[in-house]
Amino acid sequence: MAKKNQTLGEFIIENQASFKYTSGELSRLINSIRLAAKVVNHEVNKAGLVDIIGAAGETNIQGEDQQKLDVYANDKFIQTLTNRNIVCGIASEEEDDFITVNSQDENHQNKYVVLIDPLDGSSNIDVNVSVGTIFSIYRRVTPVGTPVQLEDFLQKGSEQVAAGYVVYGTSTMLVYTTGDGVNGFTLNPAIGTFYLSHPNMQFPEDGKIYSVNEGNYIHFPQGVKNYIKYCQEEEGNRPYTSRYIGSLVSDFHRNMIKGGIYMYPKSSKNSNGKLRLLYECNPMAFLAEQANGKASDGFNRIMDVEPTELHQRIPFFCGSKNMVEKAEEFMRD
Ligand code: P6P
Repeated sequence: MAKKNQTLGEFIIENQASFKYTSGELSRLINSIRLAAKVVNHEVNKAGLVDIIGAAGETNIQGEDQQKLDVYANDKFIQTLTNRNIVCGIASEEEDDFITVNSQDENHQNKYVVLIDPLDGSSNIDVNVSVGTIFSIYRRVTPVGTPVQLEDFLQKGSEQVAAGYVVYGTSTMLVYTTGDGVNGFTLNPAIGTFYLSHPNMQFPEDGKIYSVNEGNYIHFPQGVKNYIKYCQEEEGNRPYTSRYIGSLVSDFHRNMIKGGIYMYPKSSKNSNGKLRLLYECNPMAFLAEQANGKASDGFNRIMDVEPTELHQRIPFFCGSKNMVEKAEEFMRD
């Protein structure tokens, strides 16, 4: 049972037994993410003070300008995961192809792969708005002892072993699940320790917040337009409040605490929406379902989608169960 003010380290040890794979692996996985989160947090919090702001002059596979902190966060998470010798492969939004970790794991004995969005919402960095890291963890499906393959990464979200995010906001939090509920840990930067501050996080079944970029309204499918108008009507507990930070992790985190729905629909501009299935939607969907919420592409459960490409995009509706189901109703009509 989670105890308030327990440290992340104590929580992992206490819950090791409930993790269905051999002991120690979960700890090393989450501990490597914990270390990287602290290192990235240090840089994010002083971004305004050193020359790390602004584009790194390169673009990633998404064709987006890479912010220097994107590159820094990507390097730190890859370095930490590699050095801890627990994963056989890593995929990242910032890397065109997956990385085979053989520097430490030359016999390919490690059993896990990690997919990360190292710094989501990075366009907010220069304007001092919160950003986040998202991670998704699977066990490999190809034989141990052989190099990791693309199919180890192209697994349905329902196969995830663990998933979570770090939100670098007014405080820095690590929120994750291993399939036994969602727990939130807040960093005490003075001593570099994460403390359990939000045990057993749950989406309220209903909410009054909808998060969508309404600047794309005219490009949305009619069902989305109709749902947005439904949110704005004077009826019952509506109109809802519109809150959109432009950082998935922050909008998701607020909606999980207060109740709400986040939408990134497809549009005439983005035929599959903007968010990536493997390292944004699947981990957030795992968290949502573990927190009594829901995540769909407007019609189907996100975690049932069979991936076909590493960087594929998918429309995303996620949050309070009753709100997602209402949005799906409008999508079906
Ligand atoms: P737009 C950030 O780039 C991101 O992936 C999410 O974190 C965020 O919710 C969304 O894209 C913002 O996209 O098109 O509304 O600026």
